[in-house]
Amino acid sequence: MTNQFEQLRNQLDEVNLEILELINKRASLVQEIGQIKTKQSIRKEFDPVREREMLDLITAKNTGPFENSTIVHIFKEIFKAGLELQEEDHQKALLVSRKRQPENTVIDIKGVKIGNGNINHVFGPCAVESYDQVAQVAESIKGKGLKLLRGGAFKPRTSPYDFQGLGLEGLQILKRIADEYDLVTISEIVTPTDLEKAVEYIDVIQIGARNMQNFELLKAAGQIDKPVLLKRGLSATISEYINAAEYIVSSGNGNVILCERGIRTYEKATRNTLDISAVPILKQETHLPVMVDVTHSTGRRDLLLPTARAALAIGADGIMAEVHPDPAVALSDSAQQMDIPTFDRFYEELTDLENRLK
Ligand SMILES: [Mn+2]
Repeated sequence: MTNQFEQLRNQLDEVNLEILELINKRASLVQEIGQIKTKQSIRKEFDPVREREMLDLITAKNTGPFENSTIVHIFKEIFKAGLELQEEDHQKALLVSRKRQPENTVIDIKGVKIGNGNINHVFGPCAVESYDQVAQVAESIKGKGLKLLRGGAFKPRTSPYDFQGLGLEGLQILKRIADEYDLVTISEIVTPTDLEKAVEYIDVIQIGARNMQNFELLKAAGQIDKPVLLKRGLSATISEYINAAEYIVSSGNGNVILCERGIRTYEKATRNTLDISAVPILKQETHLPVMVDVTHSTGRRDLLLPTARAALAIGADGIMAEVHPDPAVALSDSAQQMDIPTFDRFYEELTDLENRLK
C-alpha cells in the first residue's frame, strides 16, 4: 500500500515536470510568434478569435476527468501568461528602454549636457508676462552660473477665463533674453502648428502634463530638431508616460527629457502628489534624463526645498521650479512661485545638498 502510494506520488512529480517542460515550450513558441509579429508590425494584443479556436480544439479533445469549464479556466491562465510574456518582450523592444540602450542618453543644448550625471536645474517664471519680468529672473539665474530658463508663452489653463499667455510675443521675449543673457530657454508648446514657429525662438520644447497623450503633438515633436521636455500627465501611469516618450523618439527625435510633476490622488494637502518613486523607476526603465518639477507637484512654497532635496537624493537629473520677481501679482501660479530672495536661499540650500551628494 505504502509502496503504491509512493509510486503514484513519484509519477505525479514526473507529470508536473512534463507539464513544466510543455508550458515553457509553449512560452517559447509564443515568443517566436511575437518576434514575427514585431517584424511584420502586427499588433501583439489579445486576439479573441484565435483564442476561441484554441479553446474549441482543446475542449473537443477533452476526455475528462476535468469538466470543460475547468479546462478552459486552466488554459485561459496559460494563454494570459503567454500574452504577458509577449508584452514584456515588447517593453524590452521600446526605443526608450534601458534594455535596448544601457547607457544614458546625454542631451547637449548649447553646450549644456543633460543626462551625463551632472545636475542641471530649470528655473523661471510660470508665464512670460513682460521683458522686464523675465529679465529679472534671467539676471538671477545667470548670477548663479545656471543656464536653463523656463517661461510659459502658451498656457493651457484649467479655466478659459484665466491668463492664456502672450503666445508668439512671449517666445520673442524669451529669444531676446536668451541672446542677451546667454541662456537656454524652455517653453511649452500646445499645437503642432506652433511647434514649427517655436523652434526659431526657443531651445527646448516643453510638452505639458495636459498634453502628454496628445499623440499628434508628440509625433510632431518627434519631427523637430530640438530637445523635448515631456511632463508626466496628471493621471498617467508610468507605463503610459514611457509610451508617450516612445511616440517622440520613434518619430525621430531621441532628445527627450522626462519630468515628474505630481499625479492626481485623493490627497488635498498638496496640489498633486509628487510620485518620487517614479524617478528611479524611469531611470531604470529608460535611458532618458529625469527631472522633477517641485512647483506644480506640491503647489506649496514651503515644500519646494524638501521635495527638491528628495528628488536629488533619489537620483533626479535636476529640478524645475518657478521663480517670479513679484509672485503676489503673478498672472498664474501666484501661490507657489518663489520671489528672488527666496530663490537665492532655495538655491543655496540645494547646492549645499548637491555638494554633499558628490
Ligand atoms: Mn506654473
